Amino acid sequence: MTETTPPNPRHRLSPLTCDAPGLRQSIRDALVRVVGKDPDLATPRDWLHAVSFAIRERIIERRVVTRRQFADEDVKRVYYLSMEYLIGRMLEANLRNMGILEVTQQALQDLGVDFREIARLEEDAALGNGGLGRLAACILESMATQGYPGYGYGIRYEYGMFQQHIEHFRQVEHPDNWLRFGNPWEFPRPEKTFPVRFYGYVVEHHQPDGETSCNWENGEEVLAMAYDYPTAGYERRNVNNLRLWAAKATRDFDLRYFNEGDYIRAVADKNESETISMVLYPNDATAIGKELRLKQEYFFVSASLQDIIDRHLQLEYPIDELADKAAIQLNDTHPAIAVAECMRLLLDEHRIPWDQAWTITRNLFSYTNHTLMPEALETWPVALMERVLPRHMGIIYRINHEFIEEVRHRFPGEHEFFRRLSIIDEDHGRRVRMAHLAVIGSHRVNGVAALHTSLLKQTLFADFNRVWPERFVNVTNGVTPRLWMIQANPGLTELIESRISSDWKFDLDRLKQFEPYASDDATREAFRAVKRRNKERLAALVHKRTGITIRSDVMYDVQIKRIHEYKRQLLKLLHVIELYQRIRDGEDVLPRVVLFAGKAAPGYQRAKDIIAVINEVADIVNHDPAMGDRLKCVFFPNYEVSSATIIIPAADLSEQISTAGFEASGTGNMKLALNGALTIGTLDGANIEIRDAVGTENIFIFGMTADEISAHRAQGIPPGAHLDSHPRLRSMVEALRDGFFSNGGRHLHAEIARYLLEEDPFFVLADYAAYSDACAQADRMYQDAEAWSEAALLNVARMSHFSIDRTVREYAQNIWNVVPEPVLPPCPEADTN
Ligand code: CRA
Repeated sequence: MTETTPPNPRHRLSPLTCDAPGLRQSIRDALVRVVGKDPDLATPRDWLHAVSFAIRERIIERRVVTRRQFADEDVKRVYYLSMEYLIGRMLEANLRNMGILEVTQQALQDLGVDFREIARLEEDAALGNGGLGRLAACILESMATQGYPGYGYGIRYEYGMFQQHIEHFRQVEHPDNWLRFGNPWEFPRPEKTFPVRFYGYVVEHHQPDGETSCNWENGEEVLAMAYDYPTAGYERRNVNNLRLWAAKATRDFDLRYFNEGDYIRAVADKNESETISMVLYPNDATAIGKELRLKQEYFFVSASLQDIIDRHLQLEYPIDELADKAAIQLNDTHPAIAVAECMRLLLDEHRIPWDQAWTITRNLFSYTNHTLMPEALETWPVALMERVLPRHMGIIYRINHEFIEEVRHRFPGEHEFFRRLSIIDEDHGRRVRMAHLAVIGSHRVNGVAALHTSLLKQTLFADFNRVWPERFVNVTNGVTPRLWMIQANPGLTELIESRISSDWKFDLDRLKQFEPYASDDATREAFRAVKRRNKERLAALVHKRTGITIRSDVMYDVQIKRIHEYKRQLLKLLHVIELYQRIRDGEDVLPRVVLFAGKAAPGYQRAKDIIAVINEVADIVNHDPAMGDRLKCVFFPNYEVSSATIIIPAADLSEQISTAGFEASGTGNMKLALNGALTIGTLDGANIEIRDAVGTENIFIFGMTADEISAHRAQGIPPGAHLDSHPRLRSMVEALRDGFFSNGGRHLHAEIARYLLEEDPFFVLADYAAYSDACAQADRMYQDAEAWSEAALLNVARMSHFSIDRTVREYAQNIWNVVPEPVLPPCPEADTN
């Protein structure tokens, strides 16, 4: 059946029941018939698979209904192109969003199976590095929840984000073989395969009308095969689709060698072409100049665009209406080659003239920038691009030529300006600037927080902002309250629900109604009880993962995010050292647990050293009897979505202490504040908007602003000059330098101290005194339990702006020009077509 075929009456669906007896039956059937196990012999993992298969049948049913609805309604579709999706576990999220969590738990209980026990066995789908990938997952969930016809496209990496082990204090990476037990949530679509070409050459044909047409010939072809992951909207029938591509060798490719009789070579080559989708590059906000990465980018972009155009044509829309019926969002520059690929398909495959193809392309695309960090800006050597994607290089030259002509006309004589705007960087050995291609090929470009967008316009894209000021807009990030509140924090959810009506789950603006309860004694006490239980849950997990015992009646102070110099884990670590020294000196300090978690990119030595130093300091602190349980320092290993859902609800203090001007937005800051942690942070990224929302008295802001950082840098003050800005800073840094905390890593500690004293590129020492003051302020407030609970509850009630639903609505209205479809009620029993 094509997209347009009207539903055949014989194809009416008779939906599966979603009551406990029906589910029980399905789970038992799946265990025997799909998993192939005798219930008497089934392991917990067998039950996990059985229940997943039973739910899979129900989710796909709703996907079929949603797809039919979209086909009938003539909708405009949104396509989200992202190299990363940090999804986490799927079973509980799917059950909750489908509105059948409790009944499924009941059905399992009837079968003698504990839901919690089996749910824990599911591997996280960790097809992303950090904020950017998690944002993509939140956006898909929100599009489904709000009824937007949204499709995600990405790569089905065989190996996701590496698993972090801590061995002898250091990070050791282990491969994340997440598919080894099979994956019940994916639907392989062998019929949806598209050829993707690399290398080869371009043959030009001169047409009688003077135009030149091009054929890209020869080279190597790989097949992209689709795997679909249905994504359920919250308590709605809508189920959208995430399509991930896996590389498969083409038959032609194999045959060449089979015919030559070289069987081994044929099989080996087959494996080689399949490496394209083998592994996620574990770099967060850094560009990787590897040929394989370029191939990954082009691979998934080409397959996605072929699929998008195919669907458009199957729906019988004319090709020149592509941008009326579709909007494509580029998640950072990773898929930016899509601009050239779209042109190639329109020109070479669909024979559309250049100008018309260019108008379609520009109306179709928009681009989200996620960082200003120079090392994250993707550029590819022209020579590499010419070799791997010769046709695209030709198209990029022409796009650039026409663009420069346009600006030459508008800004005559400004040669330096044209050089800066060009897609080709001539200064660093001729490179293709992907961000320029993305800006030129899009009708809208957005930053991810107000400060970030304004810095984008002043710095990275200042020249483009002169050419097209209307192109740049802000869309501040958000998080889904379904995962980050309802699932992660059932205690707080229940408390809110006992006070206000439950529509806040769909419309987080309604959470404002909770605000008056911040001054209600009983609510505050209940809030403290919830926090306490969440801390006990985390303490148990910390013990299990690290062997460290932590109290649950003290302040939990957390810094959980990728390890990066600009995020300044060293600033927090210095504070740990300060507290340690003060306790040793007999001072009375507020008891606390400091918890760090996060991965370092395997090739980022400084970040790996920071992990080792944190672990060594923690080891001394945790074993020093003088601490008497007043200070514990934990490095929680292998931070991932599923552990974040346990850590975040237990936190009191949220560390958002990046050097101002470097964190584009942050989203962990939003999750923590939503769960009633108070932020200690710089005026960076979305922290500024969080302060505006929660009120300055309910957040601890410190340190230099982005402007002050720039001015400070210009002054060139040596970092060591700040050692006397705080009474203890000198002795803290000296303790590090002299190896007081080292356990075999003396040299490493000395090197970190040297780095701070001589380089300190992110101004840890310059900001330390202000940071320490802000921590002291937080400690004072924490000692007044009522004041703290009130501020925490105000944080919760005032976070509505940071719902991903608001983010998605802004994209839809200001960028995509799409409207949501009416959402259908949760259970499909009533009506099936
Ligand atoms: N590393 C930013 O650094 C931001 C997310 C999502 C990042 C974060 O501040 O919250 O994107 N940037 O917008 C990025 O990946 C390539 O750039 C991130 O996750």
